[in-house]
Amino acid sequence: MSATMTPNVNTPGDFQAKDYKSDLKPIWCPGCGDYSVVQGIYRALAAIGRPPHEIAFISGIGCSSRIPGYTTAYGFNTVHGRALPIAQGIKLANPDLLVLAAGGDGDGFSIGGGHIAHLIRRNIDITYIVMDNQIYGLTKGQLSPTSQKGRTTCTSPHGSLENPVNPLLYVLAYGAGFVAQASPTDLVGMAAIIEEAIRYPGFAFVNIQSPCVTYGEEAQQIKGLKAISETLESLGHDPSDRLAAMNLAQNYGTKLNLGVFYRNPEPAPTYDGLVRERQAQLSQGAPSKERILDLFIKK
Ligand SMILES: Cc1ncc(C[n+]2csc(CCOP(=O)(O)OP(=O)(O)O)c2C)c(N)n1
Ligand code: SF4
Repeated sequence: MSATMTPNVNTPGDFQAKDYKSDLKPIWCPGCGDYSVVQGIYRALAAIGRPPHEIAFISGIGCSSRIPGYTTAYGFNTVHGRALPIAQGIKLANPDLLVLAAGGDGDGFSIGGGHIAHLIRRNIDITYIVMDNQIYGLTKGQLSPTSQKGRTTCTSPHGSLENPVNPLLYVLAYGAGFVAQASPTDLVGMAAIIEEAIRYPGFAFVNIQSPCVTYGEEAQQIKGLKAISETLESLGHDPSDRLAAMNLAQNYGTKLNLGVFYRNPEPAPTYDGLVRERQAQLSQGAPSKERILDLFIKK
């Protein structure tokens, strides 16, 4: 790894996937889909080439939320469901950082579900990766907001009566500029999608079907996921067509459509960019810090 990197310069090739891998040994169950997701993240970051110290990787609480600790980026676990507000604060405090947020479906769409809308409407330049295993893994298999109706778990012993949240429709409906879905059944494709999401200038969402081998249903393991996988490319989907994306997003739960559902061909200005512009405008003609100090001392 090159030690003499200048900030904000993309230098693909200077970093390899292994440079983003921390010394911490993952403690996920053997076979958990999150192992594959972290590999996809290493590959995507290597392709982008930002040095680890220029990356902030924030998560909530859950098995999937351990992921920042397995990377060499700066970052931490926040409180369950609070990855996005913290990530947002970090991006606004230091817009030069590459900010990633990650967590589970419970973290993102149950307790944290109210935050996504506001990040999207502000269009803050953050990439949000959800490891959607349709269950609460860390707390031993309770019903999650994306669990299928009828699902039997320790908190729904007679079968769930609730309709699941559709994460893809959720973010599309709020107007996210980049919405994609990936799966550990296709590591190369997943890495490419994460890379594209990071490169997208604005809020980007990637839903990853990541099997929970311990509490997840049979149909949501690798074999089951492969059986229902279909790339959006093979369907001839045009990712600039938001309504077509919303239509296809309705397949969530029955088919596993992989690829980019929506990419705004004319990305809107980001909130972090607008804040910078406003700061520059407001500071025009303002006295310098030294001058302010002088005025204060004279009084
Ligand atoms: C405020 C708060 N409420 C509840 C919990 C308990 N809790 C920790 S992780 C979790 C759910 C984990 O599920 P998910 O976010 O889907 O991630 P996974 O473990 O499946 O990757 C819950 C309910 C907590 N730690 N803090
Ligand atoms: S409980 Fe499920 S989600 Fe958690 S580490 Fe094990 S397999 Fe992965």
